[in-house]
Amino acid sequence: MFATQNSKSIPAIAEKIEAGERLSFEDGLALYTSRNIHEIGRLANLVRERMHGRVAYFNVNRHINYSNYCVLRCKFCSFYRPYPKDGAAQGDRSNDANQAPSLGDIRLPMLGDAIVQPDAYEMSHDDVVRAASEAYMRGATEVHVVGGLHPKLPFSYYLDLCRAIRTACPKIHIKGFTAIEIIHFTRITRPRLSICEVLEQLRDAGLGSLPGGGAEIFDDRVHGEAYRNKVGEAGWFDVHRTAHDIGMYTNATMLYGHVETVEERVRHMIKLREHQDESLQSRKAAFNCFIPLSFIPDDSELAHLPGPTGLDDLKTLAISRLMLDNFPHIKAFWIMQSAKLAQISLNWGVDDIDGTVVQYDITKREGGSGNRHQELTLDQLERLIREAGRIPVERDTLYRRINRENSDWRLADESGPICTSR
Ligand code: V47
Repeated sequence: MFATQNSKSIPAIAEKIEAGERLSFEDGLALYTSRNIHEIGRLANLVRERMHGRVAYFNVNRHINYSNYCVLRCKFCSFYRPYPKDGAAQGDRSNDANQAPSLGDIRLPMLGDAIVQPDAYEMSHDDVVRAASEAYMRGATEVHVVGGLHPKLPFSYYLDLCRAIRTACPKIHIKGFTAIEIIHFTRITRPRLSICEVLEQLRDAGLGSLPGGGAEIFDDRVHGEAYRNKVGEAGWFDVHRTAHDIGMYTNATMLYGHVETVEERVRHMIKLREHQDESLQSRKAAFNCFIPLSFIPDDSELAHLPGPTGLDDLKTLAISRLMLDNFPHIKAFWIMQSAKLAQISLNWGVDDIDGTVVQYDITKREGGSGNRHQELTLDQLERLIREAGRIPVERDTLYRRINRENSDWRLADESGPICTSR
């Protein structure tokens, strides 16, 4: 153990944790600045085992990123491609508010007065349904559907997308559209729909829950520096508050390891914890899971930054478990933290490592030009979990246990979610 500036406060923090007391902002900061890493891991593991025993969750899912066209230019993002200014080359659908666009196969980029981006794409409904159906046939319980803020696709594209997935894959859970996309949909509808109307229409079309993306770091300074034009924290929370009001479960994320400070990370966690208190007290649903996303600098405007180290990843996952005492689950998304580190984190506060994923575009292996096929099989996920001394439990999106026989699955207990609140 290292003697450090803050080592004195760690035993006091340990006492609070052992007594089940809530940690303060100062406690979070002391944990971050401490080099007593074994103690931080022990404490996070204590809380994790109190909540979940030896169980670790995973799911069989497929991520589908329907388009990388985006009107935003977030500095951390290597996924977005600008839409050609001469949108007419693709058929300008900006006035087509009710008709689903009839798109062919994945569209190749068109010549406008923007630079040709050979890897820009948008998927047709057929493409998305094909991907979802393939996953469904292989036993997926969830599709995770998100994309850039496309300047031309009408809201009906997203409604019809959900309906088409639902028709082709009746049992699959659609977790889709970040809070940023939901706000975008309110802006592209004429007359403008409210957040609640957008969510209700999507839910009627088959949407099951919202992923946690788009939160980044809830801080004006960081927002101004790294994602200036993106919807800020007020908008993000409006969407999640409304979803919880109407009984829709959601997740929350934090993108760390870029231009933010550890103080800003701890404040981000506390804002989520406060929101969760309110949702658990007075709303029909709440956050299921917190996913700290480890910044991958490759091919982004922040490529000069080193990104988080393995220890920073582990500490952030552990401190998330300790600070977010009212979040049932802490997930290490193995795509970003790596499968190896996600495995280790199962003894550092984490109880979930996401799923099979299959294709992922937002960050790719070996950077932007790398491979989008990123998959772990069910056997590989189970092996990672078992080797960490945990008991693998397959869950659905709402953390209900799944009984599986090859690609055939059903809920183990129809009576409701497990472990969705403390
Ligand atoms: O919103 C973008 C982040 C998010 C980078 O809810 C980056 O279950 C690292 O939210 N390096 C999308 N991160 C992913 C996401 C997610 C993933 C897995 C599960 C769930 C869930 C949600 O990815 C974006 C942004 O915060 N991101 N670029 C990057 N270079």
